Amino acid sequence: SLHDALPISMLEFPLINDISRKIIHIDMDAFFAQVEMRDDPSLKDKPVIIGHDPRKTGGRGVVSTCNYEARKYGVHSAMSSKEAYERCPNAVFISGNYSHYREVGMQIREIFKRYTDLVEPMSIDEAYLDVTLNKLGIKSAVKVAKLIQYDIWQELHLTCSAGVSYNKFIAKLASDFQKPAGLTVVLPEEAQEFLEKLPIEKFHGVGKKSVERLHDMEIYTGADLLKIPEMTLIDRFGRFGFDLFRKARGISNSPVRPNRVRKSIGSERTYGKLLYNEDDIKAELTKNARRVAESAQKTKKVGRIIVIKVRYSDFSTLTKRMTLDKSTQDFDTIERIAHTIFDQLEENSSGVRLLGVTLTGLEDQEGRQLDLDDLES
Ligand code: TTP
Ligand code: MG
Repeated sequence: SLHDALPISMLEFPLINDISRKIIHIDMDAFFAQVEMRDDPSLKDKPVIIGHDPRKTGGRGVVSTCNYEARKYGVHSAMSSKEAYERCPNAVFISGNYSHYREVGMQIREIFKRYTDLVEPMSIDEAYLDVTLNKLGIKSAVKVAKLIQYDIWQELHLTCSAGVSYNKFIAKLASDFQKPAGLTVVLPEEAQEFLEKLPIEKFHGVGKKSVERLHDMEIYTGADLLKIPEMTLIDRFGRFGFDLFRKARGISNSPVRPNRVRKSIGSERTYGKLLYNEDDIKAELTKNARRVAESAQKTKKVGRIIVIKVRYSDFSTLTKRMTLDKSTQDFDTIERIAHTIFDQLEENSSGVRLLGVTLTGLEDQEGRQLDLDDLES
């Protein structure tokens, strides 16, 4: 473990802060909802929720996202549609057209590519760009960010928020700082102050569990984090603590990686209404298995490891895997293995709130192993 290797790690990883790069993080505003509002002007000024209408599904469904009008009522991503309806009964519910959103996401990516090939998409609506050397030879990353925002607005009639800084970690925080249609720049000399003021839960990569543990240590802000010795953080959090110590100091040197090779193909769903019955659970595993198989076939990938994830009503989460002798992309195989793994789990009478199926250990269909480089985290 990192802990055992500490004396070496401190020699090997001195605090070097690379401030030579110019990184932009772009994140679309209320993405799915904004696309719907653009395509149907009658939605303007109305609260819009992307998710199944609970009145039509008997209360089932989860909010994918919602526009800023709906957020005023406290509606947010991952909330059950039922609760969203209770908070905002006059909202317009839209089930969502995901292939359309993906298409729009690709159009946005094409705009990024005019400026640089160093684009790392993080999701359908979010990407990092390294514009240190860009195709237009523009010195100012702020100017590039403004041009991208302008292009997206002019051509696609959509707004996004941009963050500009010297690394990905801070650029992402910056894009979130003033939404919607914001542009936030954090210069190297401003980073420390920016981070000190930030609540610890905003630090990228800090999940709910870590927030609790950090709060237990009386760490609420970046400034609090700055006071904790490196050894203490590594001792409590391992690798994650090592990164936190550096992030508190504005250090995060990971490069923008274009066309990152996918390491796994997964599908998971959260259920507004808990699943108790084995048949229902297996039917949902089957749906996830089908999506995984379809995606593997479409992208010409095969994998040897099948993982299922189960989250229970108390939020305890299990993942269990099985390795096959031979790689597959076959629906029947993925489904059968997913069911088999589920059968092997310990009995648990609490309801299931989330199920996922993932195919990993991927290789190209024709059999080429992934480069070692792709296996890095
Ligand atoms: P986000 O960028 O997190 O959200 P957003 O673009 O809707 O809103 P914001 O202005 O705060 O950036 O996610 C991008 C899209 O991903 C979002 O439009 C819908 C989808 N999504 C889900 O389907 N489920 C989720 O839980 C989240 C967070 C997002
Ligand atoms: Mg967004």
